[in-house]
Amino acid sequence: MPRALITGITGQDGSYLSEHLLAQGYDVYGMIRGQANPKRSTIERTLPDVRIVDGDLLDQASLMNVVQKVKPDEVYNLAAISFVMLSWNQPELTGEITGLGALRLLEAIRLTTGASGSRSKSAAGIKFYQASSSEMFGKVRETPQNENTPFHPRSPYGVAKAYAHYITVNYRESYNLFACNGILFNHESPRRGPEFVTRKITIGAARIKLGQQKELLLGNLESRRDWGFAGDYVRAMHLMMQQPEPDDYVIGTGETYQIRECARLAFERVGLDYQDYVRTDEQFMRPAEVDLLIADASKAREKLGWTPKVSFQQLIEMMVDADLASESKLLSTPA
Ligand code: NDP
Ligand code: GDR
Repeated sequence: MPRALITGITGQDGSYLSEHLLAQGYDVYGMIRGQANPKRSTIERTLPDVRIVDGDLLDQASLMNVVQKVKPDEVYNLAAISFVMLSWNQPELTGEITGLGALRLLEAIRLTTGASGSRSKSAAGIKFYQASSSEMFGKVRETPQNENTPFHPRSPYGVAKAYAHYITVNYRESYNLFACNGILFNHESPRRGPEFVTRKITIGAARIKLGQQKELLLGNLESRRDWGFAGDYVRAMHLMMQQPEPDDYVIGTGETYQIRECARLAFERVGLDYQDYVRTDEQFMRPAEVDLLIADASKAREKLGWTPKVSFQQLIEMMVDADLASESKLLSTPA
């Protein structure tokens, strides 16, 4: 039975990826940080077949221990400070976790497998997936963006991801490690953190519909994103790791929408006009914005046979419906 180690198991992608790998017959180990992480019990309840191991991307020894204990065939590094806005407030921590965290995990794999600096020696046996991001394209140099588009990150997060991306390429080239970067564009789901704009909008629309909230404060409504469904994107992660050669792949839908279009669709789903409820507020504007992202995922389509199944409209409707159901349940539960 193949064995996978997932960092970031408590995040959106960690949950979808572990479900996908369990369904493929994998033994799945999920890494959790902290002595009293409140999400531990959630994972134990929602993903009872995932084996939990303790480790932190800030702590090299803990990663060595995890890799030695689990002896994984495949490592998926999904852990990060992933909220772009937060990365301006905590740039150093973002660099440490989102950037150097990938290096620490690569080192844990290299040292465990005994790979040396010689190219002839391969860090055999353990494959590595790095969660790279379309944020690395930042102030885009071409449209749409593919694997050869130069990076111009616009946030400490994007800069940290660019480091993690290049160190993954470097370990592939230096140690013959089977290491892949999935350059994923925004992907969402009902499990998306409420700090990200799609979920903030779908929760807001649901609460306003139920009379629990009067307005929704957002930042820049003009920026454009290529949004897909997280459940589709974790399939691509796994497919990359099954190829004969390690490589980097752009994953996205090839469609782009403004934030205001997301709001329009979400409010329409509950029978309201977003213009009556959405206000802009300076506090949600970023020091530097990524104005436009749109993926050219033709390489993934051709080499991995990957295509997304859920459209943008279906995604937003799925998220609104889920939020409406959970907010209604909260309302009907006696205090
Ligand atoms: P989430 O923010 O939902 O999850 C992040 C995970 O990282 C959490 O499980 C968190 O654990 C963990 N983590 C944070 N710091 C540490 C640390 N020091 N040591 C160990 N674990 C840590 O992200 P997503 O699931 O949305 O994304 C997964 C990955 O993909 C991230 O790296 C993200 O940057 C990247 N990405 C995401 C995209 C998207 O649109 N979702 C697009 C492109 C890339 P805890 O619960 O303890 O905080
Ligand atoms: P992003 O996602 O920064 O693209 O990073 P986010 O949903 O936070 O922002 C998308 C766009 O929406 C605009 N925006 C707002 N954003 C938030 N969070 N809150 C608001 O109120 C708001 N109003 C407008 C933003 O300015 C931005 O233009 C996500 C993360 O998952 C990263 O980890 C991942 O790497 C990238 O997607 C690809």
